[in-house]
Amino acid sequence: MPVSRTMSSKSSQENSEDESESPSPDDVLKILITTDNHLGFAERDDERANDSLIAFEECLQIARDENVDFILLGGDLFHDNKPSSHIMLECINLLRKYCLGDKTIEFKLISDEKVNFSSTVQSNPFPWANFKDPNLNIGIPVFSIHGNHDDPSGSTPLCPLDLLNSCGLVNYFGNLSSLENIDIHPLLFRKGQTNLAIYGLGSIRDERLHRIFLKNQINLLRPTNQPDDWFNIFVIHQNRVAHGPKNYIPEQFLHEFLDIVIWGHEHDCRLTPEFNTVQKFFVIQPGSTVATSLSEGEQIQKHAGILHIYKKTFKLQQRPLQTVRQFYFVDINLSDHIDEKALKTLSNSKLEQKLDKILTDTIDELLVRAEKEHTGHPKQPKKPLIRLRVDYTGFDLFDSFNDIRFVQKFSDRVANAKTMINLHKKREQSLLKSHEIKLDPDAIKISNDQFKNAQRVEHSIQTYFDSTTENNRLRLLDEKSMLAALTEFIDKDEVYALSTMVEGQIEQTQKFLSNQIHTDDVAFLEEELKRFKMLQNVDDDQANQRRRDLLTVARKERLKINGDRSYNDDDDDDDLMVTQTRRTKNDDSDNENDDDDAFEINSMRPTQKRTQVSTTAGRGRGRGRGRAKATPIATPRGKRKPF
Ligand SMILES: [Mn+2]
Repeated sequence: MPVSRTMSSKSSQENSEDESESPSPDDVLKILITTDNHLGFAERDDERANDSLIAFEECLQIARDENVDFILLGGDLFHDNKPSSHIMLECINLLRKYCLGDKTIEFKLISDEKVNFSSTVQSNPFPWANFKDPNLNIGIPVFSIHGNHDDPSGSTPLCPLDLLNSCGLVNYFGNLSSLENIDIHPLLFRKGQTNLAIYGLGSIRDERLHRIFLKNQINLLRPTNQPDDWFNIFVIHQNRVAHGPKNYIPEQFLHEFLDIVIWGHEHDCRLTPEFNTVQKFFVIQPGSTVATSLSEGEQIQKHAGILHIYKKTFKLQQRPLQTVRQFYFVDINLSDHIDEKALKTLSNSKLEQKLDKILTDTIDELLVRAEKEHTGHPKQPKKPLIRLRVDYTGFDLFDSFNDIRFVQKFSDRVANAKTMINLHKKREQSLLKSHEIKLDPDAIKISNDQFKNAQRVEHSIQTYFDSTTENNRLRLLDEKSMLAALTEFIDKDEVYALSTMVEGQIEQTQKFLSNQIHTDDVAFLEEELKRFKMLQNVDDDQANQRRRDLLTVARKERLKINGDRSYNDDDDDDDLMVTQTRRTKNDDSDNENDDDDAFEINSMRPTQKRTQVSTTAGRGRGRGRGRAKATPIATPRGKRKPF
């Protein structure tokens, strides 16, 4: 059942009139919101290959049935920044099927599209929204930022959304030309009496964005003409949950004038708007439409949202998706099922039989439940995903539990039979064992803290190396490079990142030794090695470039083996640090000053002193058919760095 809720945003909270009014549909912007569709996830798994496409299609179907004005995506439309041709084709087919058509566009986009859509590497030859293109017949425009999976990468940073943008199927926004002093120009929509500003920021490495926020270098530009009449939405794709001190974006970093933050990247569906009492805005986290991991959060019912905006108020309808593969996550604690007495008296094989029965019964129950809870939608897959997290602390004999034989029993009924069972032991237990094999207690403590605070492993390793004694540090390899490789391995599945980084460093070290040192004195050599390693273990441009180069080698290595994953071999140097360099566009717009929608945009952030930037906006056009050129509008004057 769709849940419907009405909220009034801060500036109208005193104004109850807005809530009692029943607005005319001509004044209400209706937007379908969804994020993290991860097209192409598990593409090579016969069972699950189409899951991501099916769920995305359902979202598009809802958009069409609900007659929304447009679709807003929060990033990670694709699971990969180089999706396979198959996935790209299916995506294009879906967008073409659902988003093209004769439906009338009933809103106006009145911001400077040259600035909004200056996302491509080359100067964008089509700097206007797709529905204004006289050669395209768009019924439902799609607006999207990029996520961390489909982010721009390569020497000319491109992402799959650039392709869809050039096809005229998606309006890609929120890509920045520079990461210094970020100015975010909103998309400005007008429908009847409603004015909506949407700010978008494509995914940036969290630590980096964290730093940018701390330096107060993010500036959301607001219309100076009646700025309070605008409903303000910010779409971002970052960690919301802290994975380390700087590895997320705290809500209090975001600007207070916002009404809603649409938060992509987090996969748990938390579509019910959550009010931040300090910042006085709502956060809406749509979550993913396909489970990309077997974690607890992914089993929450997945939804698409339909956001209704009327003046300064909004309403959110939640539409549970009917085609998403069912997923059941269950925790089992063996000590709840097998008592100490049994453990002492029963033979190992009897105990194994007992374990087998506990797991089998649980799975059988879940399968019955899955059948009952199946939506009946013809496209919803029949086999569910199941994850049993089994705590076997105290039952060491199950270390050798033969789960391969066990899972075979279910391979016809469970989509992920091979990954169904996750045997784990309580942390404390494994720590005790670790002490026995004399692991560094500092490392154990840090890893324990990491586990408690759910930090990222790279962070813990960095903490360890920063604090440990010289004897415990790596002798040959530099730690910063190894962390860069580890991050790449974890975040991007770059399977050769670690081996390439090790080989590359060994090679560099050998070169250094053979070029500069001519001695047999081992002690001296060791000193020199140490010195060379220290020189390498820095965070300067040169060192970072060297790391990037090696990671590029790793990527090429992988592409050589999985050649089918790449459609552009020249474009495969992945930029670890997400520096996005782009030629600045030559802005040779003839500034056409239409009068009635004209307004000014200024900077709202007081810390950065800036003369008011006055811009003029062109008349918004519902559909600019017959015009070869989009309305040139809002060319910021007196700004040194245009997008
Ligand atoms: Mn993401």
